[in-house]
Amino acid sequence: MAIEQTLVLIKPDAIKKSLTGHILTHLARADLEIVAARMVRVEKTLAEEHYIALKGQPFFEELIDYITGRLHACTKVLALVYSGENAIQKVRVLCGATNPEEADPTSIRGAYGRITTKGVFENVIHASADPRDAEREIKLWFTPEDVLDPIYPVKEQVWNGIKTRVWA
Ligand code: IDP
Ligand code: MG
Repeated sequence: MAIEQTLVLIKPDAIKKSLTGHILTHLARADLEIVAARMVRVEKTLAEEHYIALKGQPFFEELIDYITGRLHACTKVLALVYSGENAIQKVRVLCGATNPEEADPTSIRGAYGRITTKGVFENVIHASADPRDAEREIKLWFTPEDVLDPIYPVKEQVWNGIKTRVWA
């Protein structure tokens, strides 16, 4: 099976509750490699682009407030790329269902997530759903310079005499 890469976001609720270490320990069960990691202050434009497929959903505005950290007064997420065989599916299984109340209690979302009385799914982690999403999301959150051994094509760009590597 081919190597896959998948985007993981440790969401602001998890950062605020100091759950990062627990979640990374849980993800270690997937036996994958971390090939990129970055603390990101999530601007509204990035949040809206990331969740573009959900635009029009009744919970969209709240979702943007959640991922940008407005709900938790914690405006940062930890973005990671995990790499390995079947990485996308392996990470999704460890995360559990989107709705933390329906997630297997031993999954990350089952153990650490909650639904607020306002109906926000505070589910502590994002993981790419399929290969198309993974490619789109990794390219959105990272440059090729940030990713060790990127699996998507890269080209060199010269700007003001400085060479950088960008997604092809
Ligand atoms: P996923 O994160 O499991 O891939 P998506 O359907 O892509 O699920 O939704 C993205 C995020 O939007 C979820 O992780 C959750 O935070 C939020 N969300 C999805 N569905 C609902 C809902 O019905 N109510 C409130 N929030 C939701
Ligand atoms: Mg999704």
